[in-house]
Parts: sequence; structure tokens; C-alpha cells
Amino acid sequence: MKLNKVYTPGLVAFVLIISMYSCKPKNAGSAVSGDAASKTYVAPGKYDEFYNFVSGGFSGQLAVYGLPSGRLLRVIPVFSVDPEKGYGYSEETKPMLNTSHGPVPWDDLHHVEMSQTNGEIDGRWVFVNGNNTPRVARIDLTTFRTAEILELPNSAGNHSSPFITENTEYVIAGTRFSVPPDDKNGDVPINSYRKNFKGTISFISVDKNTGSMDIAFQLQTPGINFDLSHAGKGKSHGWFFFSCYNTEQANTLLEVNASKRDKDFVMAVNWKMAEQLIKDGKGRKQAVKYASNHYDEKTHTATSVIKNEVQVLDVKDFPGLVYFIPCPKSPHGCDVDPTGEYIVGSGKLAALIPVFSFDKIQKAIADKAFEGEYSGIPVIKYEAALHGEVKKPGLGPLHTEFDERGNAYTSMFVSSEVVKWRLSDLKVLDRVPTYYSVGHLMIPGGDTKKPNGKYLVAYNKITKDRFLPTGPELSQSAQLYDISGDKMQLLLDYPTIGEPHYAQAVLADVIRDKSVKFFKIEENNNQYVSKGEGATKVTRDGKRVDVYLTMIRSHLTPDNIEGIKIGDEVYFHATNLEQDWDVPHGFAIKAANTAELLVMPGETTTLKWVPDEVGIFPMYCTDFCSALHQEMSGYVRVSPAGSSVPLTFSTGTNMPKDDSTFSNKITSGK
Ligand code: RUQ
Ligand code: CUA
Repeated sequence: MKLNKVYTPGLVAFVLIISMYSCKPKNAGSAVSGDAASKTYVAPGKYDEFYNFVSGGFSGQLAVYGLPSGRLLRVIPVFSVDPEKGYGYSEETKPMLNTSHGPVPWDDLHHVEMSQTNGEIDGRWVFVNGNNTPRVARIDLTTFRTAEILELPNSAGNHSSPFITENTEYVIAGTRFSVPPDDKNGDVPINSYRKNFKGTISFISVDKNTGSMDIAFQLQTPGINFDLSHAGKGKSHGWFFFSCYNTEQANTLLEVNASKRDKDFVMAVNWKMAEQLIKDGKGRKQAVKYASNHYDEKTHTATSVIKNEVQVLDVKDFPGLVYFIPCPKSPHGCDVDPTGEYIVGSGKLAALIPVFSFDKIQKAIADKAFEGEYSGIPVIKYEAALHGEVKKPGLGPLHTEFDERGNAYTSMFVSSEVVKWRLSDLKVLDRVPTYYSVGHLMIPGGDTKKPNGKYLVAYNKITKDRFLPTGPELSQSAQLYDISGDKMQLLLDYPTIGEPHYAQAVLADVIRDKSVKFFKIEENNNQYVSKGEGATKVTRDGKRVDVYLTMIRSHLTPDNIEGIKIGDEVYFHATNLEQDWDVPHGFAIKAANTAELLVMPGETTTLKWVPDEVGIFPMYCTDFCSALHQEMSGYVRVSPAGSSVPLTFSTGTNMPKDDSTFSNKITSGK
């Protein structure tokens, strides 16, 4: 950035303010060295080495990038409606966004966890969290579509979520906001937090074959804020670790009141014990309401069921289930290294990074090396659990990922850098700037037993001067680093969709060949399918009209419909008859109060339309599917409510019989 030579007081103040919010690294211009371009160049026609799944934050979506190119491959709507794909707009997908509060078409998606087998990413599903109206979703990686959304009762602010065990036994979800449990009267003074508010950790079971989720049980904890989490692995398999803040139990001005204590906690949960307690019938049955929504690829239809019971274990009633470990200053990330021995707590306000040892935690428990209790839960002595501290790592540590060479990489939000350090002796080995204010980091497999330490991606909250300006809001970004050598090397900047939080990546080979190419029309069990043009029809039942419509290059069947009347509710059930890869057809009709449908080959999708005016309404295919795509269209005639125009429908037969009435024939010049 070139600074004006004339220093006005205003400019000085401006520069000062900017530098307070983030420290700009000094060598911004020279950060990229010569061979970076060739390392990220993926030649035309070649594939990327990795799939990268990146949370979209407040966009409610999940973005799929290729690495190392940084090319955006797809945006998957999860907790959002998406007019591009018709998700949340088609009748079939609307139930996906249902909750116990009715339809909630948005959420705040922060964390991404891919399913694992033996501690390695297996490429079957991606789990993501909805923060606001607590939900966890599962995306199926054969279709790259949202297959399931499960609501979480007794919860608010589902931030510490979803984190997964090494064989996908459980996906867990911890509350950021403690609140009164759903079965208690919640009409209490806010400042009765310490008495009435509780935290909840949900253990979500995952069916090994189908991926289907349900709430296995919940832990009720003292009312504090859970920020993040990770499962133990290897030797610590069977345990979960959560970063906790607001152990002050403040209910107002948290930036001050929840930053008072020198140390908050990492909470260690023995989930194998919890599982056993549930098996032994120790769970308390609690009446609740939560939605369980599934998308079925045989019917191409979602269903939403409201469930009404969970089993709860109150952690203070079961000694040995839960321990607190003091952790400096409002820890954010809580990350477990590939061996399962080291647990890294990143205190947002701490000037060091504490690294805990699983072996030492076990010994401390055996020796009862406790410094006291918090809400009836033993607090292990800090020193007894500590492997050591990373000294002077930088400012504002947030998140840590690992490579397979015994190194850890921590994001420093305030000092805008990635810091590489060694797990064994906690020595800082290298640091590189990020542009700017880095949040999460990602190394492919970097939170599993099998990291692939070739690349690291930093997800930045602020881009300031990195890209062309785009009005008041500037893009957020990802930055790709080569971490294969001793020194980290910045390779690439690219903008992201929404605000990226956590992300994961896996070698493309793990997923690529499982991709569904099209749906078999003979297996389509949608109740409104038309398996061929001969099966198309228009039926009326009172004011409800069902249009069974097919699409194939390059016409709609039927494409002329008459006899629709004001007051009707019309449902277009569009079946795409194509049986080939990448031939979706779209469907739209003038003045429909909804989005288009984008119908995949072999799929049936329904658009609801309530005509409000007499007239002719064109409908057409929205996806450029062939040279005659512009011809792929039709008309619907809408008549007044009492009209006697009969219900008719056809394709190709409704031209005027007598061509002599056609006055616009092009005649030759003579
Ligand atoms: S967060 S930038 Cu919502 Cu994972 Cu740390
Ligand atoms: Cu079908 Cu364009």
C-alpha cells in the first residue's frame, strides 16, 4: 500500500485504528517466492490432488474446492435455501429445513468433520454444525447433497460441534450457550444463570451402513460455554476433550465478565463410561422435541419426523465421567495430535499454548491430583496434566492442526501468522504471515491419525487490501502454504464463500470414483414420477392440480396446458428422463413465488405454483442443456375462477389445423 506523503491527523488516526485491529505483517509484498505458481498450477484437463470441504459460516453452505489450485468446484446448500439448486424451494426438499420451531431456512455453519474409519478419513460423509438453531447435518459424498439434518434439544449455540470419534461411533455437539433445559421452566431471570442454566453435550450415533444419525444420549453439565472439541484417538480413544470458557458463569458483558479468571477449563469426558452407563439403564428419560430430517435418494424426497425423548446423564451424579483441567484464558481450539497423547488448548487471550498429556491426565486421575472441584466435578492440577507450554508462540492462538512428522501448526489471530512448533520439545520452528487475522487452519487429515502434511490452508477473517474492492464488504479468503519442507511457503490466495471456519480435505482418490453420475429412472420411487412421456398427465382434485411432467432434450411434456383457474394450487412434478451424466434440466414458470428446480437425470422434483392472474404463463428449462435449449419451453393458460375451459394438456399436437390462417408467412420478394 502506498501511503500519501501528507499526514493529516485524520489519516494518522485511521492508520492507528487499522493497526490496532490486526498487525499487518511487514513483508507483505515479498511473501511469495518464485516457484509458487508452478506448485499450484493444475493444467487444463487435469484434476486437483485434494477435495477440500470448507464451511461457509453465515452463508449456511459448504463449499468444495480443489487443492492445490483453489478452484471452487461446488457450493452445497445445507442450512440455507439455494435458488440455484432449488434446495429448500422444491416440495421434496422443504422438510430438510424443518425444526421443532417450524421451518428455519438458515443457519450458521462453522465446522466440518469427515467420517473416519480407523482414525482415517473414509470419504463417505461430511458432518457440519448449525450454530444458531442447534442442528447437525450429514452430506453424502456420493451425491454431494445434504442427506440428513438432526436438531438438538436442550441446546443453544451449537458451536462445539460436530466432532467425531475414530470409527465414526459418535458425532458430538456441545452447547456454546448454556440455557435452562427444555423440561424446566425457562421463564426465569437472566441473572439466575448460575442456578438455572445448564450445558449439554449431545452424543449422536451414526449408523455404520446408512450414516443415519440419532441422539444416543446427552450429558448435562454445569452452565458454562463449550467452544470447541476433539475426540481422543489411539491411546486416548474413548475420551473427548472440550474447551470451555465463561467458567465465571457471567450473563452479561462477557468480553469483560467472562475474561476474569486466569484459567478456564478443558473438559475431559470418558465417553466409553457414558456409553456403559446408558447400557446399564442409568440414563434419565427426558421429554423433548427435535426434528429428524432425512432425504431419501430412492424417492428423491425428504421427510421430517419430530422425536420426543432423549436420555440424559447428569455428569455430577457419575464420578469418573468428567474432569476439568485448568487451561489459560478462554480457550478456543481444543486439538488432539495424531498419536492421541497431546491435547492442545489455545487460550485466545493467553501468551503461551498449554499442551496436555493424556498419560499424565490418566495418572493425575489415578493419583487424585486434584486442586478442587467446580460444580461438583474434580479439577485436575494444571501441572499434573501438563506436558509443557509453547512459549512466546505469537498473539491470539486459536486453532492447531498436525502433520505426520511430529509438528503442530497454530493459527495466531491477533499477530496474523501461522506458527509451526514441535510436539516433543515444544520449540517454535517457523512462522509465516497470513493476510490477515487467521481463524482456522487445515492440513488434509490434520486432525486425524493420518495427516498428509504437504499443504496447509489458512482461513482468514480479514482481507483488506488483498483483492479488488467490492463495496462495503470485502471477501474473506483462504491462503495455501507448502509445508513439506522445514520452512512454510505461501503459495496462493483465493476468496471464499461466506465466512470460512473449519475445513477438511482428503486425497481426491478417496471420493472421486464413488460419485453418483445419474439416478436410475427405473429405481425412482417418487410418488409423482412419470417414467416416460406416455405416463405424463394433468389431474385435478378440487382446487389441486397435479402436472406430471417430463423433461428430455429438448422439450417438456406436456408443454401446452389449459384449464387452470384462478384459485388453483398447481404442483409441477418434473421428472428428468435423461440417463446420462451431467444433463440436469431446470424448470421455472412465470410468477412462481419460489425458485427454479434443477432436476438431476432420473430424478423427480416438484414446484408449487399458485397463479394469481388470468393469462398465458410461459414455462421453460433453465439449464442450457442442448443446442435447442431455448426451444425447451411451453405455456400454461390461466382462466378465471368460474371458467369452463376444460383441462387439456399436450405436446406437439396443439398447432392450428388450418395453416391458411397463418398470415406471417415469409414470401419471396417477387
Ligand atoms: S470458530 S475461528 Cu466458529 Cu471454529 Cu475458530
Ligand atoms: Cu433442458 Cu435446457
